[in-house]
Amino acid sequence: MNASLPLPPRPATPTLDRVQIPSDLRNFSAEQLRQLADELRAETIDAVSTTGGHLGASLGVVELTVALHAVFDTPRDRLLWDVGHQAYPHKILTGRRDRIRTLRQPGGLSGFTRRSESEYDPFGAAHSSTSISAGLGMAVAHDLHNQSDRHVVAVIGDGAMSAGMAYEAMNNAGARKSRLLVILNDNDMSIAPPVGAMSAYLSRLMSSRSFLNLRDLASRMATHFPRGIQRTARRAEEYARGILTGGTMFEELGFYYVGPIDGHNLDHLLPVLRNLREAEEAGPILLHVITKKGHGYAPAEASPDKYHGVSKFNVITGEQAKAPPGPPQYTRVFADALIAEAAADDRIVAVTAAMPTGTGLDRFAKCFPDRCFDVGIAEQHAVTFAAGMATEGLRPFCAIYSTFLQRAYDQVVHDVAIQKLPVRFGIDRAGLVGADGATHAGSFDLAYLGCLPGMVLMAPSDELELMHMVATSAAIDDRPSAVRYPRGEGTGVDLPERGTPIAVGRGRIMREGSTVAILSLGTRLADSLRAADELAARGLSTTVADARFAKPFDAAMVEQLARHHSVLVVIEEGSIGGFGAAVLQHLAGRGLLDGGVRVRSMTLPDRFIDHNAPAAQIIEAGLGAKDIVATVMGALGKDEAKATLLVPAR
Ligand SMILES: Cc1ncc(C[n+]2csc(CCOP(=O)(O)OP(=O)(O)O)c2C)c(N)n1
Repeated sequence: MNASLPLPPRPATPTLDRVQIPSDLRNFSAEQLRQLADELRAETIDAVSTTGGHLGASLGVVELTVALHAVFDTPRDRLLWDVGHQAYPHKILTGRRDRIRTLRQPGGLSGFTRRSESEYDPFGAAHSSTSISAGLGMAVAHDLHNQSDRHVVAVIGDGAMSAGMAYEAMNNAGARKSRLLVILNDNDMSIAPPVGAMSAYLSRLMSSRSFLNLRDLASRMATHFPRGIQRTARRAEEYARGILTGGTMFEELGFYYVGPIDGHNLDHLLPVLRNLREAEEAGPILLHVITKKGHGYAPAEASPDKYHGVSKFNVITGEQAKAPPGPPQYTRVFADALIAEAAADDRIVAVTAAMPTGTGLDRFAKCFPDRCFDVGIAEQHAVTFAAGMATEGLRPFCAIYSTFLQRAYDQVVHDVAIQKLPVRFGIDRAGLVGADGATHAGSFDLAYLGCLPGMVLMAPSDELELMHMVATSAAIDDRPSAVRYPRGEGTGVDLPERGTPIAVGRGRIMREGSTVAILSLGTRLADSLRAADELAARGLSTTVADARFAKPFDAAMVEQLARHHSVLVVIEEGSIGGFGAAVLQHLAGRGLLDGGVRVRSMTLPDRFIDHNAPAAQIIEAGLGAKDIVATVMGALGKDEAKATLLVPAR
């Protein structure tokens, strides 16, 4: 960032200063609410400029946030934000303004909605497309509790609306009479431009219906929600309306469709929301609201993709802080390795679920536009779609973050693994992920993939290994395979043009010793080598092995390590039940735990780890070099729980 530019003064916020919680704004005039929205936007920009985070989505819902809290009786009425990444203005208005500059910082506010953070967050989120299901559940609970005066409002983006779960929920809601208001926040953007027929449908819907103007609004709302009108008359009116306007897909699903309306215009939002609140007839309603991602901040409006998630930035110029130049990110190495494979093999195709930039597949798409498929936020479909392509001889690589692949687990098991289809998984963000926190951590893939018969599961210890593993995956054509690699940059090793396949199921010895063995999977290798230096300084000769494969792992190597050392530590950046568990099970089965070697498995702890700096998360998880040393010393009965490092870092 250009340090010479003066930072702008904090914006003056006299109206916002009067709002601690939403009830403070409920008696504001329309003019005051407009002023409040302007100040809320300025406050959001200023706060995110110091913390980084999801800016564009939050700026797009400022007026909607004000209007919803003005009209509905939150927190008694339930307000759900799908994904939760657009909830910063909501946090500011709901008692968290004093902590808004701790957003995503260690110990600070979460970047998403979170039940434990506030009673105004009735449902935690971060993965998309859950709001309608959860909202319907709440609405049904209100029915059963005879609380028909309570409202549930779910705000869901057009990107999130591309996921199957949203349709499952609408299918259920449309057949019920529960009071549920779904607000479709249509900004014609996902992280990247939205894809698919649904997106095209919403555009058509938009263009076929002009924005309702104020007069139309008043008259339409009057006809749509007549008090005391006979049900039959109402049905006739709906029927006529359907014929006149062609109806909408949402109406076919049993929702009462209203819109589209301008989501930045409080003069429209407020009366419509009030009318919907007062609607006497039960049943789900869909309000279609048109917004602009980044609204009100020119740099974010100009590049909605670059301002979806931002690092710290200069408010005046919009310039984002850049990381100092360093080794390439794993994501980029994965993409380049895949491009190199695809250049040599035109059967290779790539699939992303709405994350072309996050997975690096935007680079792949530039080289092979016809062989790259963005399927929208639809991980389940992505996996089965890839499986279908594999049956016809294509070589699909499905690039999905570890945390989002959780959603497609049955597809991985049922559609891929059982049929032994050679779908390749590029699993980015494996392990701890920093500021996005527990919802985005890739903690479980080693456990949930390592138990699948036939799966080949690899974890590179550096970016060169990643290249080799991508090449290995490309060459495995008789079963599924997966490479899991972390967020962030590699180690800076030299990289060839193209990776070379490695022997499946073979690990490698990185350093030979005789007393202690450390078996590392993935990028814990660097700390394992550091720990070995430390142990050597304590007179303990240490072997370090890089497992490379979690499945099938190198059983011969593991047995050797167990037979010829006093202590064997197995370390991975994954949950319990993963690689270490498999190694222990294997050794127990061979009778190698019956005496002799003392085996210790180091995994992520059995709890969720909050957002923090990545290095701090590793320490918190107890997976650093010091922890390895302490674990070894503990196994030898020389308690050194707080091992201090003697050897300077390499
Ligand atoms: C299951 C899942 N897959 C992928 C993501 C990553 N992701 C976060 S926000 C987002 C785009 C959401 O678009 P939209 O719902 O239109 O909201 P907007 O950001 O445009 O307001 C994606 C793909 C996610 N959160 N959850």
